[in-house]
Amino acid sequence: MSKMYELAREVYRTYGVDTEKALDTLKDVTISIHCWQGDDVIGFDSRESLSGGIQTTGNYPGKATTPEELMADFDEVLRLLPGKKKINLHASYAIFEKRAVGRNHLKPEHFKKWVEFAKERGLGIDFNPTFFSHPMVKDNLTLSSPDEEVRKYWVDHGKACLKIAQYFAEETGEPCVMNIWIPDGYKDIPADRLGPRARFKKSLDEILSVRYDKSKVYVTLESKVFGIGLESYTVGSAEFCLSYANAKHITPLMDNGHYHPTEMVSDKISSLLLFNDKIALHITRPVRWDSDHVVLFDDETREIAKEIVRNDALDRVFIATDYFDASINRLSAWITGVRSVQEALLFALLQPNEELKKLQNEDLTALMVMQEELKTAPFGAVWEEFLEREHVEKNYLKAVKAYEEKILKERK
Ligand code: RNT
Ligand code: ZN
Repeated sequence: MSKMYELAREVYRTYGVDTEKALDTLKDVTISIHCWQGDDVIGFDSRESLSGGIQTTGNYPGKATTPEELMADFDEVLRLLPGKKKINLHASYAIFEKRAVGRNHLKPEHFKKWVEFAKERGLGIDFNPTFFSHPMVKDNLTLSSPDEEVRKYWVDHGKACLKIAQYFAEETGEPCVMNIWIPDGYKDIPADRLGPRARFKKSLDEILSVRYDKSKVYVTLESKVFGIGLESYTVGSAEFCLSYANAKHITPLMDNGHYHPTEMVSDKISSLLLFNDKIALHITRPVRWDSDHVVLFDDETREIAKEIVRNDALDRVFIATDYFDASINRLSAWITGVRSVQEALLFALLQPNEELKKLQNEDLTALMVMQEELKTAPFGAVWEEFLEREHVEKNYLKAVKAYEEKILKERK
């Protein structure tokens, strides 16, 4: 135990905060880490470039292009991250050992290697059907397409994924969160806003008609405000997705890049907690739009974490990261983002939350003063203690640079 930590523990004690309890809680909070930071959301199942209104910018050398490379990079990231982790896969990361199949015919066997990878490391797996970067996306539409062949293809994909999600849960012994997000929308003003949403609804109903174990698989539905090239209309809007999730008793997912820039997900969490057993988050950093910058230890990330912690909802919120930066070392991007989420959670756990709630009802002046004071409390020493107890290096930059020299620079 460092001197710095001992002093910090005393400081927090004066606020009535037990740092030991905070550290103990944090080590069991699972963060679901998105695999797609490692290869700029490309995957292995098609040669298509990234579509669906999302974009990775940058051309930093050394990106993973094979399952082996992605797994090796992910391992290095895991080694440099404290706490409990899960891996979040997209269907496009299927590994075909013999014949490749279409996304409508995906089977558990195409993810066998991922299951082996996860089991060897004691990780759970979350999953996402991939409704983008594929020739069957027609006129930017998938589950809402008016073309029955297209719509059916993607319904079959969703059904196939549900079975794979159950296989993940059964193999790893950890529940699998299966998140549905579609890019469907129009660049310009549509004449019919109802039709596409009605078809999306029907498609979701069809996918969910597959029998699955609700204690093992949590289906989530992610809304969006707009995508690049799809600025005028988004089928899976916030109202659609939240209403559908509530009507069908699935779990709503909020990605904090998917709202207008002055709308804050931190303010939405409490409302959703009042009406849902579980909720899910994609934590990202939107800069002026859904840019998916690397998550930082910033105000909104901290505010999101506070909402989870002070509402006693750590076991009701599925926390996942979702961003992609190709302009810097991808492993560093991965680690910085995930650690930032964990730092924000620790920061939240170190707030005298009951005392602050009390002040909100009794003395708003004191509330402001105390909230400001807590910002400069010796948080860093507690975070470093956490890293030490988890046997994880503080200086990941050094490790990442060494990996870059040895491994990434050798890649073509
Ligand atoms: C896109 C959504 C979605 C994707 C991933 C790759 O705007 O945020 O979650 O980022 O599925
Ligand atoms: Zn997302």
